[in-house]
Amino acid sequence: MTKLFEPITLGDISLTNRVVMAPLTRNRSPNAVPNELNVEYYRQRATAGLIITEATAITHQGQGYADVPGLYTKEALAGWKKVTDAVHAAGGKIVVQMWHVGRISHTTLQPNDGKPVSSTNKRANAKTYLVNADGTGGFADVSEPRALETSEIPGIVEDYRKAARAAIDEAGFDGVEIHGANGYLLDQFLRSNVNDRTDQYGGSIENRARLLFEVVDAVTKEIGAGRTAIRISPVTPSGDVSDADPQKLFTYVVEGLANYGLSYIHIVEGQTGGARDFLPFDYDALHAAYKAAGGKAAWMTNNGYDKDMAVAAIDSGKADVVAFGKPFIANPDLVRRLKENAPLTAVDSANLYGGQGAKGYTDYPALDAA
Ligand code: 8OZ
Repeated sequence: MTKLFEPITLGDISLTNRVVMAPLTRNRSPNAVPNELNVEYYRQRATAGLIITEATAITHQGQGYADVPGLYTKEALAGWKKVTDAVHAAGGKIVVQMWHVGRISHTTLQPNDGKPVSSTNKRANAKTYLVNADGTGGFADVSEPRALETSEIPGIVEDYRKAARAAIDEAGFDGVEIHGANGYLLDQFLRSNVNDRTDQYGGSIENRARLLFEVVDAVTKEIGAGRTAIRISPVTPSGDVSDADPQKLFTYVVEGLANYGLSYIHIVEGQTGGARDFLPFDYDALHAAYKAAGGKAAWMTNNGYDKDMAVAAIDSGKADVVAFGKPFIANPDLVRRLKENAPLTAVDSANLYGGQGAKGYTDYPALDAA
């Protein structure tokens, strides 16, 4: 018998099964405020052992795409409270993914049309998605960023701390996942091709990881380590990031994370949403290094898993929980379908991001209705 459908506790958060809904950007929250359609979408997926929300900006400066939600206004927090209430009423658990995009943004999305901030002044070879006042949208090159002054960094850490407090107290989340992956702000500091700083946040691996640890420190002190998690993506090239020695960098990161009693550590294996073998990387060695350093958090793996892969990973101890992305978009009752070996609906990739409202969002049927 597989443990995939057995309960597990991740820090302070108890789950009824080990099938997790991965964070999935959907661009359906105009003005950065979660709405009734978003409530329905998450409610439909509440049988997941855990829902991780789509990436959610901790501040206006942390915004990088049209119609993604935030955590920084009264309206957004009230909108999220409706989501968390609906998920809890349906017996589910939900954490928010706390996001600062760094340089993956556009001046038109920033406070006072300012430059996005980063570890660097170098523009990413990357696109973002913008919506014009008339409702038409399209991809656009990201803007040139400005490197954060050393003196501004405590303010960034403070932004994460405040967002975590509001996520728990006002929005009703069970915990938070710090977005340390996919080429956004924390990853821009981590990776050697982007971080060209000469202060204590650049250069050595220890320096490049400093911001991430300051954020983990502040958030765990604020809301408790058992409600704090983090996502990393050691080799993903998203957002034009790479590293000279990802194995060494991320071994240092997980060994440091072992000092906190975190809820879980979430690893994107390979290229996010793409090839699992994108670059050579020894994920078992990473897991072993975490455990050898005394790490006790649950190990969550992600990227292209199907049921057989998830069962194999969990029952062999390579993972404690597995996060599914696209299958959860198209199958609100994914847990039941996996358990019953029922067919899965394919994802409608034309309607992943934005604009189309319920279509390709809340109109995927559950098994009985299919
Ligand atoms: C897809 C489109 C826009 C953003 C990530 C938050 O990769 C994202 C994202 C994914 O982490």
